Amino acid sequence: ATVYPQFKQLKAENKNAFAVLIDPDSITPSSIQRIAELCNEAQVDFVFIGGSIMVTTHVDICIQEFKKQSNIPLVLFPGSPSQVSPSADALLYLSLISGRNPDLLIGQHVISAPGIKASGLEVISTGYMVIDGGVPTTVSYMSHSAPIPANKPDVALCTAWAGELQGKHVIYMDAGSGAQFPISKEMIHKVSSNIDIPLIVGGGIRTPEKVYENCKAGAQVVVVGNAIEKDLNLIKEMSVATKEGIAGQIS
Ligand code: 1GP
Repeated sequence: ATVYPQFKQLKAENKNAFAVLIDPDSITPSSIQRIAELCNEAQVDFVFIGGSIMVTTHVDICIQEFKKQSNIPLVLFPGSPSQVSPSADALLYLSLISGRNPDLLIGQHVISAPGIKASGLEVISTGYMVIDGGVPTTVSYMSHSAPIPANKPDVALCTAWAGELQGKHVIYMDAGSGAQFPISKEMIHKVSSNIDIPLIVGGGIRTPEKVYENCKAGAQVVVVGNAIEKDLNLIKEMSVATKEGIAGQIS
């Protein structure tokens, strides 16, 4: 295992990391090379890949293209079992603990287990929590599950605790890709300060300031996808914000 020890170290040392999310549906092999170069320059800590629902073999091609350019750990964030690729470095084995759909709590896991066992991938058991981001997101629709209300940090904490008690290795709080409102610093702080496992936060983050705010609130890993697709300069600015803070603000 290489990725999870890094997550745990971040938590233990109160440090932060930046993850770029690549959606295989909205990327070409040539643009992935450019993104890989920019991630190298910006010293991005992790690259997450996946999150969409339609893709099958394309994930493998994206991973291979990326690995030609970069040694940054590639972590699968699968939208379905078909996105599990042995070429990645690790797999977020997501269980949608904010939802009440048994298929996404255990059903898909049974289907994907033989392939994952055979793959030799590092598996990171992940309590995945969708938080209301102001607009209906694909994950809410596809999962037939309501998100956790954005103004209910106590519900988020109880859900995260349940995940921790069940033995999940990390909690991933996600406002959903392209969320109108990212998760509040109050909710991040409430959850992070009360659990002993690392916390990943993503969904609707558009500025380096919000990346920094999430770090200060206690997120170990901050994930950004959409905003980076629109403006590649953000890779550097956001990666710096997780390590050095924002110019003019005391970190
Ligand atoms: C979505 O957390 C990720 O699952 C990232 O969301 O694309 O809105 O940055 P964005």
